[in-house]
Amino acid sequence: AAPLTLSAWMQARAAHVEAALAARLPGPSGLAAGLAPDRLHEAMRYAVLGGGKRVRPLLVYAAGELVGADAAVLDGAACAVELIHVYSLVHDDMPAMDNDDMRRGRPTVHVQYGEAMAMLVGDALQTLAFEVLVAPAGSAAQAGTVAPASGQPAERPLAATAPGSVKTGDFLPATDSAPVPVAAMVTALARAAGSWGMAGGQALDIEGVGVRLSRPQLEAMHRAKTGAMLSVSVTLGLLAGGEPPAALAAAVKRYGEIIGLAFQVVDDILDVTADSATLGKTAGKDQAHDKPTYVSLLGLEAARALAADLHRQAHGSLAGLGPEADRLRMLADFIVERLH
Ligand code: GRG
Repeated sequence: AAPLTLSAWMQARAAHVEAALAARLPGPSGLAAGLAPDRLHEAMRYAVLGGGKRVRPLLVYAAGELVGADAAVLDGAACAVELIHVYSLVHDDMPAMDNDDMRRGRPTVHVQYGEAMAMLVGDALQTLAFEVLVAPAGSAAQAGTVAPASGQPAERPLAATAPGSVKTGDFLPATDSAPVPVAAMVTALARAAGSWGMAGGQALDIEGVGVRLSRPQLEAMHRAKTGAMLSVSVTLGLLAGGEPPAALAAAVKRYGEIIGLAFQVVDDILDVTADSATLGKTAGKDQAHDKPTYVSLLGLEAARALAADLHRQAHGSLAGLGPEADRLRMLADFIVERLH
């Protein structure tokens, strides 16, 4: 078959992860009312499906395809990062945090389903993320089919797995691929989402309202809040191919950190330059809330120059890699070129 162009690759992977997410999210149980949390599951599907750029899953695929990772392992990792991301958006939109009514061009989850349900949607998406990271396709959506931990070493690849019989901690049936470091992947995702990553960054963000942050403080906040999840997406893709060679791991780690920061700088710029329809949310909200941003700290032109510099640095970090890294290069372009 003819090779995919890069933008066709993006479209194909975005459609693919949409289907993978749909397959992993619980659906209607068919049980009588009160016997299954059908409304929670409906709200989870509402939150996740049919929107978003899927940047984090695309980073998983781009890094994983660089090292020839197993497709099913990549699907699990791609779904996991998106589920964590969506959980963060659902909670971030709630009245106690950003109090947004619109997200991805639709009413936010708490507007549609109520605040209590929105909290639970976030909670359940977060735990589902870890389940899909370690479980073969389809199993997570089926209530009651997940077996307890098998006690087998996490690094051991599975020779074959019967559909629906999940052995947590094992990995997928790729016959002759490298062992997948499952424990390292779980740890990396937990750290990126937790108090030293996204949740901690959000705490710094909340505490920064009305405070004039220094540039290092702003950067530390953004590296944690937004950067950690983008960066771990690349890391998970790489790990899905087995333990990577040190030089490759270092190059890709640097790339992940740079695009993580670039993403936030671009987001801050778009917050003042794009209209609400483009953003699918209320433009200018961070400014209105007196939240520290790159634009408020540096000014618009310097923020644009910083985004361009980070774009160059992202490409520089991949300089030693060949055309197989073009998908990562294109995603760096995509993140920054949202500005144009
Ligand atoms: C509630 C624990 C917790 C954390 C929230 C990521 C985050 C932390 C909040 C999101 C708020 C926000 C608008 C942050 C700025 C950058 C960002 C993550 C934008 C949204 O991500 P996109 O542009 O969204 O990838 P889509 O909809 O395309 O997935």
